[in-house]
Amino acid sequence: HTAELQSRFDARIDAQGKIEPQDWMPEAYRKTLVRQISQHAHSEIVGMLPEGNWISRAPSLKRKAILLAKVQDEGGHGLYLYSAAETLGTSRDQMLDALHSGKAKYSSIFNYPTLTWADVGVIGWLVDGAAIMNQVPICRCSYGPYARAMIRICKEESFHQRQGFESLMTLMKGTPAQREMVQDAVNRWWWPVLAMFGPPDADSPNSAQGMRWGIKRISNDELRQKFVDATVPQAQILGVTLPDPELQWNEERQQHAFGAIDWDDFWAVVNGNGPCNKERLATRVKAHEDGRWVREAALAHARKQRSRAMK
Ligand code: FAQ
Repeated sequence: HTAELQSRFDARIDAQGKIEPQDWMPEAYRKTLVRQISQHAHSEIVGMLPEGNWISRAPSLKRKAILLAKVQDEGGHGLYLYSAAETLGTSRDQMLDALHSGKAKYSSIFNYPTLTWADVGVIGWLVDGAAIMNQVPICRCSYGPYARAMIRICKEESFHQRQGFESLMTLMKGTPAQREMVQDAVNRWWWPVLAMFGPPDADSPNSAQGMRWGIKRISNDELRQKFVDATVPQAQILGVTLPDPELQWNEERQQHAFGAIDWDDFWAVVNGNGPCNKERLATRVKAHEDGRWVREAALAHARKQRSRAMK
């Protein structure tokens, strides 16, 4: 019986069909999706913190309104993604426990500090730019609820990317000190952004199966390359230098060659030892604790409503 279900599942995947929550699926497929979608959700929620740091210090009312909207969007993305993961039979409490106890991963990129206002623009331009590159192919992911959640998320991410670029363009037209501030932020974010795409394909344990299942459509290295090729001309328009002396156009490959990524640094950050890991996690745990009374009150209210309805 299982063999028949498995072969029906394989045929659906091969035909580029969608798997829906009520469908039979191999346990390993379910587990991989819960892992990836919950990590993705955690990244969106933890990802609110670096930029949230600047909401009270945005340089104008307009910039503050844009930043508030962007950070709220990230919160919304987290919520759609937790909902998508819940359709696989995991509860939000289980996922949050895994995050708060340090067991679950979230994107390495959110463990770096936002030292100046230019960092907010650079996060929009480069971090959201990398996020879109990685997420557009997930709109075609084989798991229906994840694929559908990604459509709206990608539309919002592309607004985020543009607002970041526009904010940086404004700074680049300003004073020499403002231009230096942008260049400094680009220098600090460039390499961690390249690492966001994940380890090289040869060292990526989940890639082959993820590809086979139609969860991953384009490999880590290919997406990283596409991102570099798309970003170099944007850096030229902005007038910033990307901090890589080996970055240059390769005529033969019709791609940019670029320098080596420091994977030891990446793994140190993923394993909890980046500049802000402890602070980020502590902030999330405190926010969850501070919200405890709201959750308890909502549950007490629901119980009261139910008991009244039964009378
Ligand atoms: N950070 O075998 P692979 C955003 C882990 S965008 C931390 O290649 P896979 C928007 C990986 O989990 C950021 N860990 O794994 C935003 C695995 O460990 P595991 C979030 C990383 O899954 C913008 C191990 O390394 N986007 O939030 C990272 O096939 C601005 C081996 O790696 C997504 O999550 C990393 N960078 O490929 C918000 C997109 N890279 O789980 C606010 C969905 C790898 O076996 C402001 N996810 N690892 O213990 C994906 O596309 C994939 O999961 C990859 C990793 C590509 C991230």
